[in-house]
Amino acid sequence: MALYSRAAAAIRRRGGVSLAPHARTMASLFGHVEPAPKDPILGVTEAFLADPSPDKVNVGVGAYRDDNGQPVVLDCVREAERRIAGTLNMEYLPMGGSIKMINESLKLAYGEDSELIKDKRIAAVQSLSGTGACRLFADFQRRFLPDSQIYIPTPTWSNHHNIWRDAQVPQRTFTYYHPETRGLDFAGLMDDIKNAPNGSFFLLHACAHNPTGVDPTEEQWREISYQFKVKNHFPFFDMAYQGFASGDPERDAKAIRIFLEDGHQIGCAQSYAKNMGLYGQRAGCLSIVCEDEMQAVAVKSQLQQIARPMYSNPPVHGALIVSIILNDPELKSLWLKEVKGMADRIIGMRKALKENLEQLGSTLPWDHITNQIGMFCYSGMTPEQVDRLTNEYHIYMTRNGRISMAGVTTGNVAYLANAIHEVTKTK
Ligand code: PLA
Repeated sequence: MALYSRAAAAIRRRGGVSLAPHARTMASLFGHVEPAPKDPILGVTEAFLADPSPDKVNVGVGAYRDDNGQPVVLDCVREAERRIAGTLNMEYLPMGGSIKMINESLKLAYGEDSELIKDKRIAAVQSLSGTGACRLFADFQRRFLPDSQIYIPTPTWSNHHNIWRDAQVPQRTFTYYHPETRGLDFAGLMDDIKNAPNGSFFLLHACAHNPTGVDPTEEQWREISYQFKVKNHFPFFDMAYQGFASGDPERDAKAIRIFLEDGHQIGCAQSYAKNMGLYGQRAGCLSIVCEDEMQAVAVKSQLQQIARPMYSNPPVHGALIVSIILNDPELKSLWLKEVKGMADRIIGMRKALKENLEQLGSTLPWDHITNQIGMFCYSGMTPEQVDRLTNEYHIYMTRNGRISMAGVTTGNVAYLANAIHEVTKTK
């Protein structure tokens, strides 16, 4: 209605000259647009923020909190910011982003002494964090390998499906998790790798699988890598939690290093959201291993060409923070200490949650809380049980039963355990 009367007023102003067809369609131009469904992860944060209850707890999104439930800015990041302030300009970065930041990122993922880096065989661009790296790769895949598909684990981070859907790459799934054992379904995984057509693209979580917290062992990674070689599959690693699995970024790169040792060409999405706490800075890196330097130059130029009409060039501040920290031995060791501190606090909260449940007399098995690794506990709770946690206890988490252990604190763990016990116990 408002649109019609505004259109009528505009016609009067034009001296009665009606641009009628346009004015008539205006009100209904977007009439067919339905509200989008809420995002299964970020929608939880919206609901949490809207809840006035003083008891509310957010264990939805994977965002690290200190033991007082407050967001954390790492000391190494604060120091890097001090060095940036007033000394560096804010000019555009090149389309492919900061070269320094890319070089440091490659060392982190591929190893300080990587031959691939020395031989300039890696095409890499700074990306809009891990999401942007995945999306850029998906767009590249669609453009240059239009007949390819992507195999995605079941389950996975929900946004993986959106990313490859919007890039119009057909999706297949592969077996990953075994609901009964709450561990890896290794046999199912290997079967699916063998049964996929030769040369398929697979999305692998490099470490700290989201949402399950279940990673293959080193030995299992070796077998997976071997089978990929036999099948000539292309592994694309999403590494959003390097450092959060073991507390040591170097150890968490093990799966990637195994594939590199076996001579695979890989793709890799890196994110500094979690391990440097740079969530909103959108700092990440996409890399693709090529056959030689010439191919790497070509691939990088194409990645830049995909970025140019989308966002032109990536943001500068996060890139400066990352390159300053990783380039300075003192700041880097402070960072490593701080990553370990975050990982350790989460491990401590896993123990505390499990112990609280046992003390409350829960007879259900809760070993998976401490067996799983990374930010999340894939609790095994049903969507209905999660709804009860939210409706009766103001505890916010994703309906797949994933608990972000990064949001659990000494202050809320007993409350959380009690609520979980209440909704899971069989009377
Ligand atoms: N890949 C995986 C496996 C992730 O879990 C996430 C973030 C990303 C990529 C992307 O992160 P970035 O773009 O911020 O670097 N997953 C979060 C947040 C932490 C989210 O859903 O966006 C999660 O709660 O699952």
